[in-house]
Amino acid sequence: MAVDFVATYKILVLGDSNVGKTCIVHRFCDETYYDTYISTIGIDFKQKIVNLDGMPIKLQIWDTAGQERFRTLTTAYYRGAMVRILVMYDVTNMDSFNHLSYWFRNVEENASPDVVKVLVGNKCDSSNLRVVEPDQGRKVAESCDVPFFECSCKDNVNIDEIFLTVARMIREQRERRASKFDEIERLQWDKAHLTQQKPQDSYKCSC
Ligand SMILES: Nc1nc2c(ncn2[C@@H]2O[C@H](COP(=O)(O)OP(=O)(O)OP(=O)(O)O)[C@@H](O)[C@H]2O)c(=O)[nH]1
Ligand SMILES: [Mg+2]
Repeated sequence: MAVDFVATYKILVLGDSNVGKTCIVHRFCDETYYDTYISTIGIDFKQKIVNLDGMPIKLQIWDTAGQERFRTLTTAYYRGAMVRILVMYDVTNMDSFNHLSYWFRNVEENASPDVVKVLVGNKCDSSNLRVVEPDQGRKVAESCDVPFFECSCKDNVNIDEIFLTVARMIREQRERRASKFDEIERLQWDKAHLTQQKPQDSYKCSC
């Protein structure tokens, strides 16, 4: 049977309601964009196979509801699980930017400590409505030590770049973990085999 991808990476999109989480998933996976707003109920996912430096990788993108009444449900999806997080705000909505501290704190409290994260400011096409400057987003990203992008689902700006960056970060983390695991395995093998070996008879002179 032909293998059409070598790994599946799960990415969860978080952020306030109306920031464009559903739109980024549709733009990336289906290359479509809708102006109409239908608030997400609960959680949903779409997937796409990308070519990551010659390797076919399946990206499974989880679209969460931003509405508060779904917070318990959506938090359950990243509690302790091996997901990666895209935190999104809307550059035309100051509240969505101010709530980033809530989202990062929630991730810190619930996801694994070394979870891969990225910060995204959406709707950068709306320059006349902009209230959050790129520098403000960059500062938050620096303080959380995560990559930062501004994007537009509407004009298809930076969408592929965001997901490819996250995919690369996931791959690098996996490689680091694998080499750490190899090292631990090697040390365990050494320990097991060296302790199995009988101590050499003390050297006896044949003369
Ligand atoms: N100008 C502009 N509008 C956008 C962009 N992306 C999304 N929108 C609009 O923002 C609104 C909300 O988008 P959604 O993707 O449904 O928002 P959401 O974050 O999924 O919201 P919830 O499901 O309620 O959490 C819609 O009317 C979109 O058309 C963008 O890049 N530019
Ligand atoms: Mg939605």
